[in-house]
Amino acid sequence: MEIWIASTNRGKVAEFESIFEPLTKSGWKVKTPQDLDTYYAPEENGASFADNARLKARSLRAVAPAGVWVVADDSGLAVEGLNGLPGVHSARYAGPKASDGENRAKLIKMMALKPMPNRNAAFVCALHVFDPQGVEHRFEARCEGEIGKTEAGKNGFGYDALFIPHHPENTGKKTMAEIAPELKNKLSHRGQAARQLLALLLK
Ligand code: ITT
Repeated sequence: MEIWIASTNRGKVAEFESIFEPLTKSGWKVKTPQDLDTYYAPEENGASFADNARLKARSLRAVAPAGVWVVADDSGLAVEGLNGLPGVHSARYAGPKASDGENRAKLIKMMALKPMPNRNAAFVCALHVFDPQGVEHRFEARCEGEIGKTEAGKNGFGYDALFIPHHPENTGKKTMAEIAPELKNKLSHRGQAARQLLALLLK
């Protein structure tokens, strides 16, 4: 059996590959749009993470081989002191082609504009899945935490160097980019959502 991940974000794909290891160990193949000539990422103009995940899943479902599973991830960071921003705009916060570094710099700047910003935040991950029969499944998970004042750590991607997860195992108040990738997958929004899907796939 194959599962196709509708993402061009290498950081996300690496995390899925690690979380899906129980599948590959039992003979599944994990594929991405790079295995096709024809995948076009859709415009992500949905109002919610779930809407955007559905757009991406449908776009890949249209061009992937028949009889496979397809999963799309839409995710981002919702900061309380910024009324939930960058939210669904997380990938493009500093502009349409912004790099991860530019997005983090904008987040630091926006937090600094407020005298005593509420630094509580959550990473959110919505997964939209097509099973081989074309039946749709949805999963969503959050990882609560806070925004650090400065960047720390080199692991992960995106906003990881600014996000401190609130979790009993994160004893040193480290950012997502400082903790081991295995711990990130254990407590992250994506790890939690992907394990809900994994339970369905291993049924
Ligand atoms: P695909 O749509 O191709 O999957 P993308 O990077 O555009 O790639 P999204 O539209 O879902 O994906 O945007 C998610 C953004 O939110 C991503 O670019 C990061 O900046 C941020 N993000 C999501 N999950 C994250 C994580 O685990 N760690 C750090 N930042 C994350």
